[in-house]
Amino acid sequence: MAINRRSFLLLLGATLGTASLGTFPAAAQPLFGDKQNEGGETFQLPPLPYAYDALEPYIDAETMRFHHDKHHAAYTKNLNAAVNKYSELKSLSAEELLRNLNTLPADIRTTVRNNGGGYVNHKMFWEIMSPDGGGEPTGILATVINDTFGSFDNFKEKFNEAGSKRFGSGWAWLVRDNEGKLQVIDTPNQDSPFMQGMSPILGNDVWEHAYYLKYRNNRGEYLKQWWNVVNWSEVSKRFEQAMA
Ligand code: MN3
Repeated sequence: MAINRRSFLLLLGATLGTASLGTFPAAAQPLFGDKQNEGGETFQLPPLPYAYDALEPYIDAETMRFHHDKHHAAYTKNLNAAVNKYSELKSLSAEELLRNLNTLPADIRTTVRNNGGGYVNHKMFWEIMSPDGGGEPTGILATVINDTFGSFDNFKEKFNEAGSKRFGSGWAWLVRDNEGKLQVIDTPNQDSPFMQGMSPILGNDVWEHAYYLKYRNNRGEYLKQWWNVVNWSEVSKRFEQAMA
């Protein structure tokens, strides 16, 4: 683990050094600073809403620590670096950037797709999980899930299927589609449903970094256990916002 962390720090240091080399004297660079963002980042890494070990035994503390502090932090940093090149983009939310990806300057489009996607996907991911999670949805969401998928169990099965059939890295989603209906989809890499004009309501990260330390190659078991931490009151809130 020490080696991984050291490699990461070296990589991060090298990236920052290169990015600001032309403009700022090397001696003035703070170790973790990004000169372009002095005075406030456009996008902030949101703090985890619970402790690293809060989702144990379903998601282990070490996974949570690396996932949030390293992976999500890197998406946030890269997204900031991209939008900082165009001051007119700084007023847009990450959702707006992703919904309008094709209108963005070509040189940052892929960076925003990958890192803007990574930024919003993980922001949602932390929030729709909770140590008090699990169980089943209630209220209108429960009714609409039953109407759309036949039953909650059918929905879960369809969602897990989307997560397990996604080859390589990506996400499984419950979304509000363009016709206002609920749909289960999966996306590759960090692609966000916003890119297709859809609204994410619930998403599970099926990148290996999300489960490999605990579940190794058994993605199916991770998908099954993950329901124990789903925060249905937060999911309901997102459902109501998406439908409004
Ligand atoms: Mn992830």
